Amino acid sequence: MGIFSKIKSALQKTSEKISITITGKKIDENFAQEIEDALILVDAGVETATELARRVADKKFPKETTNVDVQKYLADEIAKMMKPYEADLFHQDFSHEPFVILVIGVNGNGKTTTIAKIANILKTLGKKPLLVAADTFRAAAVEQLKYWANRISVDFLCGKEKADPAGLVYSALEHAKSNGNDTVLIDTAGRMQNRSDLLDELEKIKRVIKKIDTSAPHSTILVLDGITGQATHSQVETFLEKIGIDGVIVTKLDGSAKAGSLISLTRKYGIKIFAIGVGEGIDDLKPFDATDYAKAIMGI
Ligand SMILES: Nc1nc2c(ncn2[C@@H]2O[C@H](COP(=O)(O)OP(=O)(O)OP(=O)(O)O)[C@@H](O)[C@H]2O)c(=O)[nH]1
Ligand SMILES: [Mg+2]
Repeated sequence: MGIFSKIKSALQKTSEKISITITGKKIDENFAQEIEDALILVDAGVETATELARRVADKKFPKETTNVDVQKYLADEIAKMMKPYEADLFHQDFSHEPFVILVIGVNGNGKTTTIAKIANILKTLGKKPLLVAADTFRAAAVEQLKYWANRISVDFLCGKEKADPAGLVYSALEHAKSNGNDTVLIDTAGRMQNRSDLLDELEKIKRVIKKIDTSAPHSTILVLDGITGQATHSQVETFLEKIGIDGVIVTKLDGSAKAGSLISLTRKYGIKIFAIGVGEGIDDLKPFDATDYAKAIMGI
């Protein structure tokens, strides 16, 4: 399946909810209200939904306007809004070695799976990634990352059970240098944004990374669960403030009817989207392309 068809099918639940029917209707205030409601339903955010509905109401559509015309118009507007937030994770300057990628986020959002997907792509780009299991308190978490590392044949490092995660990260960066790993992906324990002790631990990990290399982490990625929709906003706020993030990866869009939340996310926080998760498989991480995304949620 091509990338666009994959993204389109992943966003189907959302596009079905937005689906607008104008047959026999006038494009007037009522119709604009329908559009607004649909966009709010998929978590595009009230402000964005109102604004897009207004643009439709204000636009002078010709008499024979069809559903498709309105869908295309909205897709264009959404794409324009989101274009500045496209950020391909794999087209960064990787010249600094080892290039350190710190992956953070709330429990179950998809961090470990996403790391495997990223590492797999890095490998095909000729990189030699090292996966670091910094969730030392949960044996299953370590096993899960190890499984993926074996499965895609990349290097893996873990510490002793319940070892200090920051200490492990320190040795991992030393290890990467001696072992010739040009990229290091650090998997951290999932933490709720209201658990300040765990956030402190994350801060400590970041401090330790900086001790070894002041320019690192070169990419701090917050992984968000696409099913949660706009409820992820409080997560973004906390991690932005406490840890700092370079961009997000939104996972599970394949099961989400709230994929419109990406619009409010970018508009509200001006945050870049590095990639999107569209399935559980190793190949199910796709670049975020504003045009494809907008077309897909509008069902084009
Ligand atoms: N459908 C779908 N499932 C996903 C996607 N990404 C991750 N998952 C699934 O979500 C579940 C949780 O993923 P993990 O990678 O274990 O999440 P995590 O953030 O590492 O979880 P913790 O380590 O417990 O904090 C797993 O069953 C994954 O297969 C995605 O893009 N689509
Ligand atoms: Mg995990």
